[in-house]
Amino acid sequence: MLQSFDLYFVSSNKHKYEEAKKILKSFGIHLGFCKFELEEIQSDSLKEIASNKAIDAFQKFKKPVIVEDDGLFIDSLDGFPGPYSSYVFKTIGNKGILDLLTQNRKAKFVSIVSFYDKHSSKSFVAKVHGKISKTQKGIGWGYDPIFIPEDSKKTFAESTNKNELSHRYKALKKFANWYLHEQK
Ligand code: ITT
Repeated sequence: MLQSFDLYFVSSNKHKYEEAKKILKSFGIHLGFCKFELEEIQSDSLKEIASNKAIDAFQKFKKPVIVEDDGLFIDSLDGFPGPYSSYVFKTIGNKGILDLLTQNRKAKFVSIVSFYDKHSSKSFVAKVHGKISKTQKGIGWGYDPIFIPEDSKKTFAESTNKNELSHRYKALKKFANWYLHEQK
């Protein structure tokens, strides 16, 4: 029999779910997965994109859901790719990003986690500052081989503790604190 969960993560990206599942498990929250590509509204605001996706996901699956929208913001490119991170990854990829950069390599990863059920709509934002490496390092998904978080010498793809310091961890921690309080 299929296991049922109180809360589902709706995303086309299995890697995001695998990380979110581990992180929320450490808070005692068991997360199910609905693998589905939700349509995104066009907006410069990750928060607006994520909260609309959560409503859309709830209407489709009729379960309490969280969705997550991420963006890599590079200082010297005025925040590009930001809300366009998914498209940019699929088109120019990590090599394309490395080719665009010269001196200033500062960047940040932002995560917005949006929850929606019949009673509440909530979003949680978090970021991790860092820089873009000079070459791709480590074996990882998405931008992990090129993102080095602050105070580290290793990219996310090389590090063994990404789930303790990532943008995703920080946003999900805020979510978990709120969610566990709401469930009491
Ligand atoms: P959704 O269906 O959940 O939207 P997505 O892969 O399109 O999945 P996002 O729009 O949130 O996800 O992510 C934007 C891009 O950033 C996308 O190419 C991801 O692979 C990448 N990304 C997000 N979080 C990442 C992380 O922790 N490490 C590396 N790359 C990440």
